[in-house]
Amino acid sequence: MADPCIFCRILRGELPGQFAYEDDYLVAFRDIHPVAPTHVLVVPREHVESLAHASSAHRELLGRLLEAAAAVASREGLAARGYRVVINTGTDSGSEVAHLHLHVLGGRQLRAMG
Ligand code: DGP
Repeated sequence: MADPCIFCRILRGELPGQFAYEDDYLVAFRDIHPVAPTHVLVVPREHVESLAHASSAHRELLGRLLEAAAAVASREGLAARGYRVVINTGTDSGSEVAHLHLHVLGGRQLRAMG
């Protein structure tokens, strides 16, 4: 049976997708349904279901994810005007994919959150 985790499948190259960035710990690729001119997902190679499932064992990985989000924003030319990094977690957040990921959003004035 195919892996039900769509991001694990992308990570293994089973689904099309070009990585904007990758290293031993994580990859970054464009969101299929962008909500801003730049909308990149930063995704750990390890399947961690959500931020709520991360433990102290993931401290270094969480730091790497934030570092990569800032690097992606910089590469995408967002650093000067600013950007938003979002981690949806659990049902109330509207999260669709149960594999931890950071959204890097920018390229337009973003609305206040709510
Ligand atoms: P979230 O709602 O935080 O779980 O965000 C999941 C995001 O993943 C959502 O914005 C759409 C994106 N997405 C879902 N399936 C795919 C896919 O197959 N390819 C890509 N590039 N993005 C996907």
